[in-house]
Amino acid sequence: MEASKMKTIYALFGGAAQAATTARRRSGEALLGLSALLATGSALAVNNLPGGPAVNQLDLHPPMTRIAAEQQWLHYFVMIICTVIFLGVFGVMFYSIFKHRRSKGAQAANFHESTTVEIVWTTVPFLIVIAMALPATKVVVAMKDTTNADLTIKATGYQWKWGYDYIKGEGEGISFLSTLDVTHRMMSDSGKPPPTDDYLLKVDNPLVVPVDKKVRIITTANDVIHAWMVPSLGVKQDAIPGFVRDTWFRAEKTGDYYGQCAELCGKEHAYMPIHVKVLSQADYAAWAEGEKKKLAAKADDPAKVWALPDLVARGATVYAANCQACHQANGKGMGPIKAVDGAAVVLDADKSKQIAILLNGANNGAMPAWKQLSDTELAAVITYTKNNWSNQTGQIVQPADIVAARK
Ligand code: HEC
Ligand SMILES: [Cu+2]
Repeated sequence: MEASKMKTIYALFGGAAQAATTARRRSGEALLGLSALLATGSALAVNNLPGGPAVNQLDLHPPMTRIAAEQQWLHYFVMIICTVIFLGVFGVMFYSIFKHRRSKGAQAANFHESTTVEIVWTTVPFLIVIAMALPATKVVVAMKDTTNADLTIKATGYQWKWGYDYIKGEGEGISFLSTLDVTHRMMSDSGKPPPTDDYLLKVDNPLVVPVDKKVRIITTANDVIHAWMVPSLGVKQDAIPGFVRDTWFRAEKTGDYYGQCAELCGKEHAYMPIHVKVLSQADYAAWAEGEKKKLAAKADDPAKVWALPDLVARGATVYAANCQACHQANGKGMGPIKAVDGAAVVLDADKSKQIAILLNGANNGAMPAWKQLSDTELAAVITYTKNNWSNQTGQIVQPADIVAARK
């Protein structure tokens, strides 16, 4: 992008004081830029995201499954019927009001109990409803038919991320968490304009599936109700704690498809995106193979006794992936997010206190529970917080301590 445009955009969005000064000096240029921006709409720094939202999008996402295409057809079918009825009813109404107004001396007609009229206004709407219900029911039934899936994946909603477990089919056993990219969270916190097309849709680990295979998604949740929705795949299913629901899709094209949690689930609801990566069969097989190897390498023995430096090093990666977004890289937290650097619970020689906070969360989930991390990961991240920044306790928490605390 040209420098001048970029500057205008920067100034328009507020941004830093420096940009504001530039804007004041060049307010003429900025105004010109604004009118150009409004005129074309294309000067925005963001572009359409294939498989995700488009700039100024009004229509539904382009369908990438049969079901999504049917849904879109239904949408237009019903919309057209509604529009025709709307125009018909209001047309007659306004015409009558106008034509038979009192100033023209209109006399009200005085007829009662016209059997013909009553039969007509009962049958016609009934037929219209049937005409809409028949194709709609067909699609709903097809949406609910999750039998004979090639691949079954469980999607678990957490406040505020998704967990994916490959339960059946190629890749069985693969399991990971999918969290919003940390840099996107930081962009949002800072209020800076989104310079990327996939703003707040980028995750660390996308859900990977093969093309042209029936993928059954089982949804459930760990804490509150979430919903797993990917518009271009035509799926949207509530994820309810203690219940299991399912849906399915068969992607027709490889590519990236985006969605979001679609059930208001707390203050970070906007920060739990869904990214589905559809690969060719061969690429998927290679991915699944690689993931399995990684899992085998990572499968930690919870009985292993670690040396302090190894556990701290491992903990640093766990911290960066899971804690840093809230507690910050410097461990100082911010606002209601308490610091871990210098915190009494972290420094306490009684390790059980911090273990309990990590396993159960604190302050009604403001600090989430981290039960889903492995024993080794939890031991590592706790040991890391106890031996990083100004915290130099020399204390070590072994995976076995976590195993014991879980009981
Ligand atoms: C969603 C934001 C968030 C994330 C992610 C998060 N925390 Fe917290 N954490 C909090 C909040 C908020 C508190 C303060 C809770 C309270 O008020 O008692 C807290 C408190 C703590 C405390 C207790 C501090 C004290 O002085 O009582 C520890 C220890 C802690 N977090 C460690 C971690 C670790 C380790 C991770 C990563 C596995 C993590 N947190 C991830 C928000 C978060
Ligand atoms: Cu949610």
